[in-house]
Amino acid sequence: MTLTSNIYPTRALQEADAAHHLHPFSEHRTLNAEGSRVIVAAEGVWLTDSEGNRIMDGMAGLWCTQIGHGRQEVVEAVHRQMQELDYYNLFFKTTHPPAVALAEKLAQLTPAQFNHVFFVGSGSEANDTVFRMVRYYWDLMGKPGKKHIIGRWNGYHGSTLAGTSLGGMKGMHEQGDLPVPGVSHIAQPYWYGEGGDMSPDEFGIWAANQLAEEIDRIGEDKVAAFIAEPIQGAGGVIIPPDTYWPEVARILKERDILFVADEVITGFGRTGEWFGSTFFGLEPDLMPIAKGLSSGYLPIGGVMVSDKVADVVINKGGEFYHGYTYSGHPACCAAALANLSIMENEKIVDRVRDDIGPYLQKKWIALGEHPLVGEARMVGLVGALELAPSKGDRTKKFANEGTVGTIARDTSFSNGLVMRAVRDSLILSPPLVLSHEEADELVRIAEKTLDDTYAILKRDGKVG
Ligand code: PXG
Repeated sequence: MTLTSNIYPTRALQEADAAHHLHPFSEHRTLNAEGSRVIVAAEGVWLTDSEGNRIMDGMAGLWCTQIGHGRQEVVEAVHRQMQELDYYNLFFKTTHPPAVALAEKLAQLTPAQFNHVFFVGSGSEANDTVFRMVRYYWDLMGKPGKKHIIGRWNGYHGSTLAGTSLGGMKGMHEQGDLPVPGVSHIAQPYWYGEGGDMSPDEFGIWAANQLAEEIDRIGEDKVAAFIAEPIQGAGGVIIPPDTYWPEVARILKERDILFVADEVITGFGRTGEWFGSTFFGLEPDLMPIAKGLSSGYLPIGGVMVSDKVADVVINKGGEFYHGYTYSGHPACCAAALANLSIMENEKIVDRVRDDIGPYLQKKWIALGEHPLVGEARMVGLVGALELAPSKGDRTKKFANEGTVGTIARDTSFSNGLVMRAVRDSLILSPPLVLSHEEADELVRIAEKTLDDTYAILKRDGKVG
């Protein structure tokens, strides 16, 4: 890390933070004792903290900053929009130009079946909208019995009541007796962790068949929808075996239930296609989006609604009693439009597919040779390194799951690269504008992090 100038009162900020701020997903006693990291500026793929350290943002913020930080075109577009129309809502037969322009742009960029969007403020709100819309749809179709939604264990769909319920994070469910009634979960397609003796292809078929079994168990006449991320992000970058999605698609085609592909992470170029659904050849009926839609510059999300569902909602329905004050906020729409125009003009998605994606993948997969790595995987610019105590044996796990992942994550941060830890794996999802030189630097730090972590574990007798 390069030390520049320390112009921020780090300690005072940490003390005030500890005194007054409850953080998302943080254990406050440790956080407050250690003092939170204070990020004060960002440019491209680089963050600067209050001590003047430069750190590479290997997570694109929280999986969202596709175009990198600090793009003035976005700042200026928001500024212009705020001067013209700071805020107005979209309720009760009203609209405004940035919402119209963004809706039109999204209809053009998303797969052909999508020609309508419902705007929301976040991925969680998108999935709350999904929860209500699929139930409303089946009411309008004259099948009010179809209310049950199937998700997957270890899926992530947000942190509101519906998001937490649709997601399959057991720790989140335990806090407050969730999921809500009418939701159940099936196994995830996580071959490395749960594939047992099966080959990846066999396991993919097995995991897909869990869906057929669950639909049959509940009864097709009671199931409204199946929701899944094309690649599980927060669950640990779980890229399904090749056999999984075609089999799921086959199962869904035979049954009359809606398919929701949660594209909050996989959307907007992360896989080298505009959407993960295109990457895997999926045909969802609804598609929640957020994050990369505005590269995180301002909060905005949406639910892409297919013609099949939109036709029913528009032509059979009356008023759908649903919406948020900030649905399609003009400044957020302006940020999203500026972000998408940068992505289109600079051909960022093609670049992930044809250039920086393959370039980083090759080096990342080579990290799989490291003695600490059980598996290295990556699609587009999203990847994971499974850390393992015993190379070549997927059944051997570290004691106290998560401890080694946390050591590696903290080591990476000290070495100058933000990665995320999930269980005992390291997760990477950098800005899509990463240059070749930055990719080299990223891999150099990741390798040093593996070496340093291995040395710590060796010292403590935790590896061979
Ligand atoms: N769906 C998916 C697939 C997500 O990844 C959401 C919905 C919810 O979006 P909002 O905007 O409400 O946060 C997400 C969010 C992590 C992490 O550490 C992941 C997310 C959010 C925060 C942290 O992996 N994903």
